[in-house]
Amino acid sequence: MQQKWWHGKTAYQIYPRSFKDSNGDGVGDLPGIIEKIPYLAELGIELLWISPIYKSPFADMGYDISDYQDIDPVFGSMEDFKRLKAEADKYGIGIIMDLVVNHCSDEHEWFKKACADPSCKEASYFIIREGKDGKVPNNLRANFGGSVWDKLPGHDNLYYCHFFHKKQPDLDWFNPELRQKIYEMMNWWLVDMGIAGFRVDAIMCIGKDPSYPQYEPDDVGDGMCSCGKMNSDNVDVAINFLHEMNEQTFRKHDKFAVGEVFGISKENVADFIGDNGVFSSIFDFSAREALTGHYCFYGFEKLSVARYREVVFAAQETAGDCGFLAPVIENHDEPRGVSTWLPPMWHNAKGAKALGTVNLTLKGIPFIFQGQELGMLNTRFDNIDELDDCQSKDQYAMCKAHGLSETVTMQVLNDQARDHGRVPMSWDDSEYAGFSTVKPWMKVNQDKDTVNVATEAKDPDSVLNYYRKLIKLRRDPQYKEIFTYGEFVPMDDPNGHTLAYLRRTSDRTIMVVANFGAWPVQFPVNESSTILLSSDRVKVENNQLTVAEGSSAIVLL
Ligand code: TEU
Repeated sequence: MQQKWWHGKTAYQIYPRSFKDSNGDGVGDLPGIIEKIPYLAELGIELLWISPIYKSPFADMGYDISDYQDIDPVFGSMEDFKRLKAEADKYGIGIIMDLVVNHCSDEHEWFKKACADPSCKEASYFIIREGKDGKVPNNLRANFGGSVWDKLPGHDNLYYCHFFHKKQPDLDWFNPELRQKIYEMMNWWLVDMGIAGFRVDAIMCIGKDPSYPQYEPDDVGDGMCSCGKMNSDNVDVAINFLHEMNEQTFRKHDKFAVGEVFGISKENVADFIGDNGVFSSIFDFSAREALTGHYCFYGFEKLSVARYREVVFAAQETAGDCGFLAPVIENHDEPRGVSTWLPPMWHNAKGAKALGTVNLTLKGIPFIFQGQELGMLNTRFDNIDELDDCQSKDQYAMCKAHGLSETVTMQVLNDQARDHGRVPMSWDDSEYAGFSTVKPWMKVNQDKDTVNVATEAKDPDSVLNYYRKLIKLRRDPQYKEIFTYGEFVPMDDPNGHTLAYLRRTSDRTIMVVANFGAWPVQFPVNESSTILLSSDRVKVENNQLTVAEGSSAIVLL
Protein backbone atom coordinates (compact mmCIF):
# COMPACT_ATOMS: atom_id res chain seq x y z
CA MET A 1 0.00 0.00 0.00
CA GLN A 2 1.30 3.44 -0.92
CA GLN A 3 1.82 5.77 2.04
CA LYS A 4 -0.48 8.78 2.11
CA TRP A 5 -0.54 12.01 4.12
CA TRP A 6 -3.75 11.05 5.92
CA HIS A 7 -2.41 7.75 7.25
CA GLY A 8 -2.04 7.71 11.03
CA LYS A 9 -4.37 10.67 11.59
CA THR A 10 -7.32 10.73 13.97
CA ALA A 11 -10.56 12.22 12.66
CA TYR A 12 -13.50 13.85 14.45
CA GLN A 13 -17.05 14.42 13.27
CA ILE A 14 -18.97 17.58 14.08
CA TYR A 15 -22.73 17.75 13.75
CA PRO A 16 -22.77 21.54 13.35
CA ARG A 17 -26.35 22.17 14.51
CA SER A 18 -25.45 20.66 17.87
CA PHE A 19 -21.80 21.48 18.47
CA LYS A 20 -21.68 25.07 19.74
CA ASP A 21 -24.07 28.00 19.40
CA SER A 22 -22.24 31.34 19.35
CA ASN A 23 -25.09 33.75 18.61
CA GLY A 24 -27.78 32.64 21.03
CA ASP A 25 -30.36 31.24 18.58
CA GLY A 26 -30.29 27.72 20.00
CA VAL A 27 -28.56 26.29 16.90
CA GLY A 28 -24.85 25.55 16.53
CA ASP A 29 -22.85 27.57 14.00
CA LEU A 30 -19.44 28.11 12.37
CA PRO A 31 -18.19 30.76 14.83
CA GLY A 32 -19.03 28.19 17.53
CA ILE A 33 -16.79 25.64 15.79
CA ILE A 34 -14.02 28.24 15.38
CA GLU A 35 -14.13 28.88 19.13
CA LYS A 36 -13.60 25.17 19.81
CA ILE A 37 -10.78 24.43 17.36
CA PRO A 38 -8.18 24.70 20.16
CA TYR A 39 -10.20 22.12 22.12
CA LEU A 40 -10.02 19.73 19.14
CA ALA A 41 -6.32 20.40 18.67
CA GLU A 42 -5.68 19.61 22.33
CA LEU A 43 -7.55 16.34 21.87
CA GLY A 44 -5.14 15.50 19.04
CA ILE A 45 -7.53 15.71 16.11
CA GLU A 46 -6.02 16.18 12.64
CA LEU A 47 -9.01 15.68 10.34
CA LEU A 48 -12.37 17.33 10.93
CA TRP A 49 -15.51 16.14 9.15
CA ILE A 50 -18.32 18.66 9.40
CA SER A 51 -21.82 17.39 8.53
CA PRO A 52 -23.51 19.59 5.88
CA ILE A 53 -23.36 23.36 6.35
CA TYR A 54 -24.53 24.30 2.85
CA LYS A 55 -27.72 26.23 2.07
CA SER A 56 -30.63 23.96 2.87
CA PRO A 57 -34.32 23.93 3.79
CA PHE A 58 -33.35 21.27 6.41
CA ALA A 59 -35.96 18.64 5.58
CA ASP A 60 -33.19 16.12 6.37
CA MET A 61 -31.07 18.44 8.47
CA GLY A 62 -28.82 19.75 5.73
CA TYR A 63 -28.53 16.50 3.76
CA ASP A 64 -30.91 18.28 1.39
CA ILE A 65 -28.72 20.89 -0.29
CA SER A 66 -30.14 23.82 -2.22
CA ASP A 67 -26.78 25.47 -3.00
CA TYR A 68 -23.54 23.45 -2.93
CA GLN A 69 -21.35 26.54 -2.98
CA ASP A 70 -22.81 28.60 -0.20
CA ILE A 71 -23.17 28.36 3.58
CA ASP A 72 -26.60 28.36 5.16
CA PRO A 73 -27.19 31.57 7.16
CA VAL A 74 -28.19 29.51 10.20
CA PHE A 75 -24.51 28.42 10.37
CA GLY A 76 -22.94 31.71 9.27
CA SER A 77 -21.40 32.92 6.03
CA MET A 78 -18.68 32.05 3.53
CA GLU A 79 -16.49 34.53 5.41
CA ASP A 80 -17.02 32.48 8.58
CA PHE A 81 -16.07 29.36 6.64
CA LYS A 82 -12.83 30.97 5.50
CA ARG A 83 -12.05 31.97 9.07
CA LEU A 84 -12.77 28.43 10.21
CA LYS A 85 -10.45 27.04 7.56
CA ALA A 86 -7.69 29.49 8.57
CA GLU A 87 -8.10 28.63 12.26
CA ALA A 88 -7.99 24.89 11.50
CA ASP A 89 -4.88 25.41 9.34
CA LYS A 90 -3.14 27.03 12.30
CA TYR A 91 -3.46 23.78 14.21
CA GLY A 92 -2.77 21.44 11.29
CA ILE A 93 -6.39 20.27 11.15
CA GLY A 94 -7.76 19.42 7.70
CA ILE A 95 -11.43 20.17 6.98
CA ILE A 96 -13.56 17.43 5.45
CA MET A 97 -16.82 18.59 3.92
CA ASP A 98 -19.85 16.34 3.54
CA LEU A 99 -20.48 15.50 -0.12
CA VAL A 100 -24.17 14.78 -0.70
CA VAL A 101 -24.56 14.08 -4.39
CA ASN A 102 -26.94 11.17 -4.65
CA HIS A 103 -29.59 13.85 -4.28
CA CYS A 104 -29.99 17.58 -3.71
CA SER A 105 -32.95 19.56 -2.38
CA ASP A 106 -36.21 20.21 -4.17
CA GLU A 107 -35.38 23.87 -3.48
CA HIS A 108 -32.18 23.66 -5.55
CA GLU A 109 -32.51 25.86 -8.65
CA TRP A 110 -32.01 22.82 -10.90
CA PHE A 111 -35.13 21.18 -9.50
CA LYS A 112 -37.15 24.37 -9.69
CA LYS A 113 -36.24 24.64 -13.38
CA ALA A 114 -37.11 20.96 -13.89
CA CYS A 115 -40.57 21.55 -12.47
CA ALA A 116 -41.08 24.63 -14.61
CA ASP A 117 -40.04 22.81 -17.80
CA PRO A 118 -39.45 19.04 -17.74
CA SER A 119 -37.80 19.23 -21.15
CA CYS A 120 -35.08 21.64 -20.01
CA LYS A 121 -31.43 20.71 -19.49
CA GLU A 122 -31.71 20.81 -15.70
CA ALA A 123 -34.62 18.38 -15.76
CA SER A 124 -32.25 15.82 -17.29
CA TYR A 125 -30.16 16.03 -14.09
CA PHE A 126 -33.01 14.27 -12.26
CA ILE A 127 -34.75 10.93 -12.61
CA ILE A 128 -38.14 11.77 -14.05
CA ARG A 129 -40.42 9.07 -15.44
CA GLU A 130 -43.99 8.76 -16.60
CA GLY A 131 -46.44 6.93 -14.38
CA LYS A 132 -47.72 3.49 -15.34
CA ASP A 133 -51.52 3.18 -15.61
CA GLY A 134 -51.96 6.15 -13.32
CA LYS A 135 -49.56 4.64 -10.80
CA VAL A 136 -45.94 5.24 -9.81
CA PRO A 137 -43.26 3.83 -12.19
CA ASN A 138 -42.24 0.98 -9.87
CA ASN A 139 -42.60 -0.38 -6.35
CA LEU A 140 -39.40 0.71 -4.63
CA ARG A 141 -39.69 1.99 -1.05
CA ALA A 142 -37.65 5.05 0.03
CA ASN A 143 -35.25 4.89 2.98
CA PHE A 144 -37.48 7.22 4.98
CA GLY A 145 -40.70 5.37 4.11
CA GLY A 146 -43.27 5.52 1.29
CA SER A 147 -42.62 5.21 -2.44
CA VAL A 148 -39.40 6.53 -3.99
CA TRP A 149 -41.68 8.28 -6.51
CA ASP A 150 -43.61 11.50 -6.04
CA LYS A 151 -45.46 13.59 -8.58
CA LEU A 152 -43.29 16.21 -10.21
CA PRO A 153 -44.97 19.37 -8.92
CA GLY A 154 -47.18 20.87 -11.61
CA HIS A 155 -47.32 17.74 -13.77
CA ASP A 156 -49.95 15.05 -13.68
CA ASN A 157 -48.31 11.95 -15.03
CA LEU A 158 -44.63 12.71 -14.31
CA TYR A 159 -42.86 11.37 -11.26
CA TYR A 160 -39.41 12.14 -9.84
CA CYS A 161 -37.37 9.63 -7.89
CA HIS A 162 -36.10 10.14 -4.32
CA PHE A 163 -34.40 7.35 -2.36
CA PHE A 164 -34.67 9.43 0.83
CA HIS A 165 -37.10 12.23 1.76
CA LYS A 166 -39.46 13.60 -0.88
CA LYS A 167 -37.64 16.91 -0.55
CA GLN A 168 -34.44 15.14 -1.65
CA PRO A 169 -34.80 14.45 -5.40
CA ASP A 170 -32.15 12.00 -6.67
CA LEU A 171 -29.67 13.16 -9.28
CA ASP A 172 -29.28 11.14 -12.47
CA TRP A 173 -25.71 9.89 -12.47
CA PHE A 174 -26.15 8.45 -15.95
CA ASN A 175 -26.09 12.03 -17.24
CA PRO A 176 -22.43 12.92 -18.08
CA GLU A 177 -23.09 16.65 -17.97
CA LEU A 178 -24.45 16.39 -14.43
CA ARG A 179 -21.40 14.39 -13.38
CA GLN A 180 -19.09 17.10 -14.73
CA LYS A 181 -21.04 19.77 -12.81
CA ILE A 182 -20.54 17.78 -9.62
CA TYR A 183 -16.80 17.31 -10.21
CA GLU A 184 -16.42 21.03 -10.90
CA MET A 185 -18.15 21.85 -7.63
CA MET A 186 -15.98 19.32 -5.77
CA ASN A 187 -12.78 20.72 -7.25
CA TRP A 188 -13.83 24.21 -6.24
CA TRP A 189 -13.99 23.06 -2.61
CA LEU A 190 -10.86 20.92 -2.86
CA VAL A 191 -8.62 23.35 -4.72
CA ASP A 192 -10.00 26.89 -4.50
CA MET A 193 -11.25 26.55 -0.92
CA GLY A 194 -8.38 24.24 0.03
CA ILE A 195 -10.29 21.64 2.05
CA ALA A 196 -8.61 18.32 2.89
CA GLY A 197 -11.31 16.13 1.38
CA PHE A 198 -14.85 14.84 1.54
CA ARG A 199 -17.00 12.39 3.45
CA VAL A 200 -19.13 10.92 0.68
CA ASP A 201 -22.77 10.52 1.69
CA ALA A 202 -25.07 7.62 0.81
CA ILE A 203 -23.06 7.19 -2.34
CA MET A 204 -23.93 3.60 -3.17
CA CYS A 205 -27.43 4.90 -3.91
CA ILE A 206 -26.14 6.09 -7.30
CA GLY A 207 -25.95 2.43 -8.39
CA LYS A 208 -29.31 2.30 -10.15
CA ASP A 209 -31.00 0.42 -12.94
CA PRO A 210 -32.34 3.11 -15.30
CA SER A 211 -35.15 0.83 -16.46
CA TYR A 212 -36.73 0.93 -12.96
CA PRO A 213 -38.22 -2.56 -13.10
CA GLN A 214 -40.88 -3.88 -10.74
CA TYR A 215 -39.33 -5.72 -7.74
CA GLU A 216 -40.38 -8.78 -5.78
CA PRO A 217 -41.99 -7.29 -2.62
CA ASP A 218 -39.90 -7.77 0.54
CA ASP A 219 -41.19 -8.95 3.91
CA VAL A 220 -42.45 -5.58 5.19
CA GLY A 221 -45.84 -6.43 3.73
CA ASP A 222 -46.67 -3.21 1.87
CA GLY A 223 -46.11 -4.66 -1.60
CA MET A 224 -42.92 -2.64 -1.95
CA CYS A 225 -39.24 -3.50 -1.95
CA SER A 226 -36.50 -1.50 -0.24
CA CYS A 227 -34.63 0.77 -2.68
CA GLY A 228 -31.45 -0.67 -1.17
CA LYS A 229 -32.15 -3.81 -3.20
CA MET A 230 -31.68 -1.89 -6.44
CA ASN A 231 -28.40 -0.52 -5.08
CA SER A 232 -27.04 -3.86 -3.96
CA ASP A 233 -27.87 -5.30 -7.39
CA ASN A 234 -26.01 -2.43 -9.09
CA VAL A 235 -22.82 -1.93 -7.09
CA ASP A 236 -20.75 -2.12 -10.29
CA VAL A 237 -22.67 0.81 -11.76
CA ALA A 238 -21.75 2.93 -8.73
CA ILE A 239 -18.13 1.79 -8.77
CA ASN A 240 -17.74 2.83 -12.41
CA PHE A 241 -19.00 6.34 -11.69
CA LEU A 242 -16.82 6.53 -8.58
CA HIS A 243 -13.66 5.62 -10.49
CA GLU A 244 -14.37 8.58 -12.74
CA MET A 245 -15.03 10.83 -9.72
CA ASN A 246 -11.82 9.69 -8.07
CA GLU A 247 -9.72 10.30 -11.18
CA GLN A 248 -11.15 13.76 -11.74
CA THR A 249 -11.15 14.97 -8.14
CA PHE A 250 -9.55 13.22 -5.13
CA ARG A 251 -6.71 11.38 -6.83
CA LYS A 252 -5.89 14.28 -9.08
CA HIS A 253 -5.41 16.61 -6.13
CA ASP A 254 -4.14 14.09 -3.56
CA LYS A 255 -7.14 14.66 -1.28
CA PHE A 256 -8.83 12.44 1.28
CA ALA A 257 -12.22 10.79 0.71
CA VAL A 258 -14.10 8.56 3.12
CA GLY A 259 -17.14 6.78 1.74
CA GLU A 260 -20.38 5.93 3.48
CA VAL A 261 -20.47 2.39 2.13
CA PHE A 262 -22.28 -0.70 3.36
CA GLY A 263 -21.88 -4.32 2.25
CA ILE A 264 -18.13 -4.81 1.89
CA SER A 265 -16.73 -8.27 1.19
CA LYS A 266 -13.33 -9.82 0.47
CA GLU A 267 -14.33 -9.90 -3.21
CA ASN A 268 -15.09 -6.19 -3.59
CA VAL A 269 -13.01 -4.42 -0.91
CA ALA A 270 -10.19 -3.53 -3.35
CA ASP A 271 -12.71 -1.57 -5.46
CA PHE A 272 -13.25 0.75 -2.51
CA ILE A 273 -9.97 1.17 -0.62
CA GLY A 274 -6.24 0.74 -1.19
CA ASP A 275 -4.12 1.74 -4.15
CA ASN A 276 -6.82 1.17 -6.77
CA GLY A 277 -9.87 1.87 -4.63
CA VAL A 278 -12.24 4.73 -5.32
CA PHE A 279 -11.88 6.12 -1.77
CA SER A 280 -9.08 6.70 0.75
CA SER A 281 -11.18 4.88 3.32
CA ILE A 282 -14.70 3.68 4.04
CA PHE A 283 -16.49 3.59 7.37
CA ASP A 284 -16.60 0.28 9.14
CA PHE A 285 -20.34 -0.26 9.63
CA SER A 286 -20.00 -4.00 10.21
CA ALA A 287 -21.64 -3.88 13.66
CA ARG A 288 -24.48 -1.65 12.46
CA GLU A 289 -25.08 -3.99 9.53
CA ALA A 290 -25.20 -7.00 11.83
CA LEU A 291 -27.86 -5.21 13.86
CA THR A 292 -30.01 -4.04 11.00
CA GLY A 293 -31.95 -6.72 9.28
CA HIS A 294 -35.32 -5.20 9.06
CA TYR A 295 -36.88 -1.97 7.92
CA CYS A 296 -38.53 -1.35 11.29
CA PHE A 297 -36.46 -0.24 14.26
CA TYR A 298 -38.42 -2.68 16.41
CA GLY A 299 -36.99 -5.59 14.44
CA PHE A 300 -33.52 -4.82 15.80
CA GLU A 301 -31.93 -7.04 18.37
CA LYS A 302 -28.95 -6.03 20.50
CA LEU A 303 -25.64 -7.66 19.61
CA SER A 304 -23.74 -9.61 22.24
CA VAL A 305 -20.14 -8.55 22.84
CA ALA A 306 -19.09 -11.86 21.27
CA ARG A 307 -21.01 -11.04 18.09
CA TYR A 308 -19.71 -7.45 18.08
CA ARG A 309 -16.17 -8.84 18.29
CA GLU A 310 -16.86 -11.33 15.54
CA VAL A 311 -18.14 -8.79 13.00
CA VAL A 312 -15.59 -6.08 13.79
CA PHE A 313 -12.71 -8.56 13.59
CA ALA A 314 -14.12 -9.97 10.34
CA ALA A 315 -14.14 -6.45 8.86
CA GLN A 316 -10.50 -6.00 9.87
CA GLU A 317 -9.63 -9.21 8.09
CA THR A 318 -11.66 -8.24 5.05
CA ALA A 319 -9.65 -5.02 4.73
CA GLY A 320 -6.44 -6.91 5.55
CA ASP A 321 -3.47 -5.14 3.99
CA CYS A 322 -5.52 -3.91 1.04
CA GLY A 323 -6.36 -0.52 2.58
CA PHE A 324 -7.84 1.32 5.55
CA LEU A 325 -11.30 1.13 7.02
CA ALA A 326 -12.48 4.01 9.19
CA PRO A 327 -13.46 2.51 12.57
CA VAL A 328 -16.49 4.22 14.14
CA ILE A 329 -18.67 3.44 17.12
CA GLU A 330 -21.35 6.07 16.45
CA ASN A 331 -22.25 9.03 14.24
CA HIS A 332 -25.12 11.44 13.63
CA ASP A 333 -27.27 8.57 12.26
CA GLU A 334 -26.80 6.38 15.29
CA PRO A 335 -27.58 6.08 18.94
CA ARG A 336 -24.49 6.40 21.16
CA GLY A 337 -21.93 3.59 20.78
CA VAL A 338 -21.50 2.84 24.48
CA SER A 339 -25.30 2.52 24.91
CA THR A 340 -25.60 0.38 21.79
CA TRP A 341 -22.65 -2.01 21.73
CA LEU A 342 -21.96 -2.64 25.42
CA PRO A 343 -23.92 -4.56 28.04
CA PRO A 344 -25.83 -2.23 30.47
CA MET A 345 -23.25 -2.85 33.22
CA TRP A 346 -20.73 -0.85 31.15
CA HIS A 347 -22.92 2.08 30.18
CA ASN A 348 -20.55 4.30 32.12
CA ALA A 349 -17.11 5.92 32.02
CA LYS A 350 -15.31 2.58 32.27
CA GLY A 351 -17.17 1.19 29.28
CA ALA A 352 -16.60 4.40 27.32
CA LYS A 353 -12.85 4.27 27.88
CA ALA A 354 -12.51 0.58 27.03
CA LEU A 355 -14.60 0.96 23.86
CA GLY A 356 -12.55 4.05 22.96
CA THR A 357 -9.42 1.91 23.24
CA VAL A 358 -10.82 -0.42 20.60
CA ASN A 359 -12.03 2.40 18.34
CA LEU A 360 -8.58 4.00 18.34
CA THR A 361 -6.35 0.94 18.07
CA LEU A 362 -8.00 -1.11 15.36
CA LYS A 363 -6.25 -0.79 12.03
CA GLY A 364 -7.66 2.14 10.07
CA ILE A 365 -8.44 5.82 10.26
CA PRO A 366 -10.60 6.21 13.36
CA PHE A 367 -13.44 8.75 13.49
CA ILE A 368 -14.66 10.07 16.84
CA PHE A 369 -18.15 11.57 16.95
CA GLN A 370 -18.65 14.73 19.02
CA GLY A 371 -19.31 13.86 22.65
CA GLN A 372 -17.97 10.32 22.29
CA GLU A 373 -14.73 11.54 23.88
CA LEU A 374 -16.78 12.50 26.96
CA GLY A 375 -18.54 9.16 27.20
CA MET A 376 -21.94 10.67 26.30
CA LEU A 377 -24.70 8.06 26.49
CA ASN A 378 -28.11 7.99 24.84
CA THR A 379 -30.52 10.78 25.75
CA ARG A 380 -33.81 9.93 27.43
CA PHE A 381 -36.67 10.98 25.16
CA ASP A 382 -40.02 11.07 26.93
CA ASN A 383 -42.31 11.62 23.97
CA ILE A 384 -42.21 11.91 20.18
CA ASP A 385 -42.22 15.72 20.34
CA GLU A 386 -38.74 15.57 21.83
CA LEU A 387 -37.48 13.90 18.66
CA ASP A 388 -36.84 15.83 15.47
CA ASP A 389 -35.53 13.41 12.85
CA CYS A 390 -37.73 12.54 9.87
CA GLN A 391 -36.72 8.89 10.10
CA SER A 392 -37.73 8.78 13.77
CA LYS A 393 -41.14 10.21 12.88
CA ASP A 394 -41.56 7.58 10.16
CA GLN A 395 -40.56 4.81 12.54
CA TYR A 396 -42.88 6.13 15.24
CA ALA A 397 -45.80 5.93 12.81
CA MET A 398 -44.72 2.47 11.71
CA CYS A 399 -44.55 1.13 15.28
CA LYS A 400 -48.00 2.57 15.95
CA ALA A 401 -49.38 1.10 12.72
CA HIS A 402 -48.12 -2.29 13.86
CA GLY A 403 -50.03 -1.96 17.13
CA LEU A 404 -47.17 -1.23 19.50
CA SER A 405 -48.09 0.71 22.65
CA GLU A 406 -46.82 4.23 23.29
CA THR A 407 -44.45 2.90 25.97
CA VAL A 408 -42.95 0.23 23.75
CA THR A 409 -42.76 2.62 20.78
CA MET A 410 -40.84 5.17 22.85
CA GLN A 411 -38.55 2.41 24.12
CA VAL A 412 -37.80 1.40 20.53
CA LEU A 413 -36.97 5.00 19.61
CA ASN A 414 -34.91 5.47 22.78
CA ASP A 415 -32.86 2.47 21.66
CA GLN A 416 -32.46 3.33 18.00
CA ALA A 417 -33.28 6.92 17.03
CA ARG A 418 -30.81 8.96 15.01
CA ASP A 419 -31.66 11.87 17.34
CA HIS A 420 -29.22 10.55 19.97
CA GLY A 421 -26.32 11.88 17.93
CA ARG A 422 -28.07 15.20 17.41
CA VAL A 423 -28.55 16.53 20.95
CA PRO A 424 -26.29 19.41 22.01
CA MET A 425 -22.67 18.68 22.87
CA SER A 426 -22.25 18.99 26.64
CA TRP A 427 -19.63 21.66 27.30
CA ASP A 428 -20.43 22.31 30.96
CA ASP A 429 -23.07 21.66 33.63
CA SER A 430 -25.12 24.84 33.09
CA GLU A 431 -28.79 24.71 32.13
CA TYR A 432 -28.14 24.33 28.39
CA ALA A 433 -24.90 22.41 28.84
CA GLY A 434 -22.79 25.38 27.75
CA PHE A 435 -23.99 24.77 24.21
CA SER A 436 -26.19 27.84 24.10
CA THR A 437 -27.55 30.64 26.25
CA VAL A 438 -31.12 29.86 25.16
CA LYS A 439 -33.20 26.68 24.93
CA PRO A 440 -31.48 24.61 22.20
CA TRP A 441 -33.26 23.11 19.20
CA MET A 442 -32.92 19.65 20.78
CA LYS A 443 -33.07 18.78 24.46
CA VAL A 444 -29.77 18.47 26.31
CA ASN A 445 -28.52 15.12 27.57
CA GLN A 446 -29.65 14.24 31.10
CA ASP A 447 -26.07 13.41 32.18
CA LYS A 448 -24.65 16.88 31.39
CA ASP A 449 -24.00 17.66 35.08
CA THR A 450 -21.19 15.12 35.17
CA VAL A 451 -20.51 14.19 31.54
CA ASN A 452 -19.27 17.49 30.10
CA VAL A 453 -16.03 19.04 28.88
CA ALA A 454 -15.46 21.50 31.75
CA THR A 455 -15.90 18.91 34.51
CA GLU A 456 -13.95 16.22 32.72
CA ALA A 457 -11.06 18.50 31.80
CA LYS A 458 -10.40 18.94 35.54
CA ASP A 459 -10.53 15.23 36.34
CA PRO A 460 -7.37 13.27 35.45
CA ASP A 461 -9.41 10.04 35.36
CA SER A 462 -12.14 11.33 33.04
CA VAL A 463 -13.09 9.79 29.72
CA LEU A 464 -11.92 13.00 28.03
CA ASN A 465 -8.45 12.83 29.53
CA TYR A 466 -8.26 9.15 28.65
CA TYR A 467 -9.09 9.92 24.99
CA ARG A 468 -6.39 12.61 25.02
CA LYS A 469 -3.85 10.03 26.21
CA LEU A 470 -5.02 7.48 23.65
CA ILE A 471 -4.60 9.87 20.74
CA LYS A 472 -1.28 11.09 22.09
CA LEU A 473 -0.07 7.49 22.13
CA ARG A 474 -1.24 6.94 18.53
CA ARG A 475 0.68 10.05 17.48
CA ASP A 476 3.83 9.26 19.48
CA PRO A 477 6.62 8.96 16.90
CA GLN A 478 7.76 5.74 18.61
CA TYR A 479 4.42 4.01 17.98
CA LYS A 480 2.87 5.86 15.08
CA GLU A 481 4.03 3.32 12.54
CA ILE A 482 2.73 0.27 14.40
CA PHE A 483 -0.67 1.87 15.13
CA THR A 484 -0.94 2.96 11.51
CA TYR A 485 0.44 0.08 9.49
CA GLY A 486 0.84 -2.76 12.00
CA GLU A 487 -0.90 -5.98 10.98
CA PHE A 488 -4.10 -6.81 12.90
CA VAL A 489 -3.94 -10.27 14.48
CA PRO A 490 -7.07 -11.44 16.34
CA MET A 491 -6.68 -13.30 19.65
CA ASP A 492 -9.06 -15.67 21.36
CA ASP A 493 -11.74 -14.37 23.66
CA PRO A 494 -11.38 -16.06 27.07
CA ASN A 495 -14.74 -15.06 28.60
CA GLY A 496 -17.08 -14.33 25.70
CA HIS A 497 -16.92 -10.61 26.47
CA THR A 498 -13.41 -9.58 25.49
CA LEU A 499 -11.87 -8.02 22.40
CA ALA A 500 -8.18 -8.90 22.26
CA TYR A 501 -5.77 -8.49 19.36
CA LEU A 502 -2.22 -7.76 18.37
CA ARG A 503 -0.88 -5.03 16.18
CA ARG A 504 2.38 -6.20 14.67
CA THR A 505 5.23 -4.91 12.53
CA SER A 506 8.39 -6.82 11.64
CA ASP A 507 10.18 -5.71 14.80
CA ARG A 508 7.56 -5.16 17.51
CA THR A 509 4.15 -6.23 18.75
CA ILE A 510 1.47 -4.43 20.72
CA MET A 511 -1.34 -6.29 22.48
CA VAL A 512 -4.73 -4.64 22.99
CA VAL A 513 -7.31 -6.06 25.40
CA ALA A 514 -10.76 -4.66 26.25
CA ASN A 515 -12.74 -6.67 28.78
CA PHE A 516 -16.52 -6.09 28.82
CA GLY A 517 -17.25 -9.11 31.01
CA ALA A 518 -17.94 -9.32 34.76
CA TRP A 519 -14.60 -10.90 35.76
CA PRO A 520 -10.89 -10.24 35.08
CA VAL A 521 -9.20 -11.89 32.09
CA GLN A 522 -5.59 -12.97 31.75
CA PHE A 523 -3.20 -13.28 28.83
CA PRO A 524 0.37 -14.56 28.77
CA VAL A 525 2.94 -11.83 28.10
CA ASN A 526 6.75 -11.51 28.36
CA GLU A 527 9.04 -10.65 31.22
CA SER A 528 9.79 -7.30 29.62
CA SER A 529 6.24 -6.40 28.50
CA THR A 530 5.23 -2.86 29.39
CA ILE A 531 1.79 -1.35 29.76
CA LEU A 532 1.65 1.68 27.46
CA LEU A 533 -1.84 2.72 28.56
CA SER A 534 -4.62 1.27 30.67
CA SER A 535 -8.11 2.58 31.27
CA ASP A 536 -8.70 0.96 34.66
CA ARG A 537 -7.25 -1.88 36.76
CA VAL A 538 -4.57 -3.71 34.77
CA LYS A 539 -1.33 -5.41 35.85
CA VAL A 540 1.57 -7.45 34.48
CA GLU A 541 2.90 -10.00 36.96
CA ASN A 542 4.68 -13.33 36.49
CA ASN A 543 4.38 -13.08 32.73
CA GLN A 544 0.62 -12.64 32.98
CA LEU A 545 -1.39 -9.64 31.92
CA THR A 546 -4.52 -9.25 34.05
CA VAL A 547 -7.23 -6.91 32.79
CA ALA A 548 -10.01 -6.30 35.30
CA GLU A 549 -13.67 -6.24 34.24
CA GLY A 550 -14.53 -3.03 32.42
CA SER A 551 -10.86 -2.27 31.77
CA SER A 552 -8.64 -2.10 28.73
CA ALA A 553 -4.91 -2.29 28.20
CA ILE A 554 -2.41 -1.48 25.49
CA VAL A 555 0.76 -3.46 26.11
CA LEU A 556 4.08 -3.44 24.31
CA LEU A 557 5.17 -7.09 24.24
O1 TEU B 1 -27.14 8.31 5.43
C1 TEU B 1 -27.44 7.28 4.53
C2 TEU B 1 -27.96 6.13 5.22
O2 TEU B 1 -27.70 5.04 4.79
C3 TEU B 1 -28.77 6.36 6.47
O3 TEU B 1 -29.78 7.25 6.20
C4 TEU B 1 -29.35 5.13 6.95
O4 TEU B 1 -30.23 4.61 6.01
C5 TEU B 1 -30.13 5.39 8.20
O5 TEU B 1 -29.52 6.38 8.95
C6 TEU B 1 -30.20 4.13 9.01
O6 TEU B 1 -30.65 4.39 10.27
C7 TEU B 1 -26.73 9.51 4.94
C8 TEU B 1 -26.62 10.54 6.05
O7 TEU B 1 -25.63 10.13 6.96
C9 TEU B 1 -27.96 10.74 6.67
O8 TEU B 1 -27.90 11.62 7.77
C10 TEU B 1 -28.88 11.26 5.62
O9 TEU B 1 -30.18 11.33 6.13
C11 TEU B 1 -28.89 10.37 4.38
O10 TEU B 1 -27.59 10.02 3.94
C12 TEU B 1 -29.51 11.09 3.23
O11 TEU B 1 -28.65 12.10 2.77
